[in-house]
Amino acid sequence: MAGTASTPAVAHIGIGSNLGDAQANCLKALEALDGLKESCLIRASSLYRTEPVGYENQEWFVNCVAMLETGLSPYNLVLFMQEMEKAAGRRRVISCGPRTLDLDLLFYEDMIIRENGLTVPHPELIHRRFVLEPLREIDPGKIHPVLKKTVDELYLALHDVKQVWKIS
Ligand code: PH2
Ligand code: MG
Ligand code: MG
Repeated sequence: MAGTASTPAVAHIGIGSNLGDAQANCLKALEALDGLKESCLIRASSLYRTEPVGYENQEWFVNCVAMLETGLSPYNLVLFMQEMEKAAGRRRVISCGPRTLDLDLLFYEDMIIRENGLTVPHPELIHRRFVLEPLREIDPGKIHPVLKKTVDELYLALHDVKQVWKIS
């Protein structure tokens, strides 16, 4: 089974920051993911400067997407991601508001999880250019296990008109 010690799983993780040095926060998060127990970073997208979605009265974000090979279960992976957010000084003040680090589990293999506190694939990913553009850069052929569409198809069907600029 994917996610056991013998067969690592592939997880796609969305990374965002718009407080402090947002670029440095994203790069540090990529490094920390690579250093995570039983895990190894296999691909990272470029960094993108992105217009805020949802709560608009805040700084633009830096976003990127990581592809991680991991022996951690989705639940343990999310626990470690939450630890990383805390270590980066994240405080949950305004919903969708400014944050030093936000890590979202986008896909975990082809698993479909709908439980209290954890929904995979991430329910918002199909609506967000700041996720689909970096995701498409590193894994355009990834199939959304519920919608049975590739990331490339989802990207081409996007209605989100918020701006997304590749930085590096
Ligand atoms: N995250 C949000 C809400 N809005 N907008 C951008 N551009 N980037 C984000 O990462 C982001 C957002 C909630 O997690
Ligand atoms: Mg988020
Ligand atoms: Mg989040």
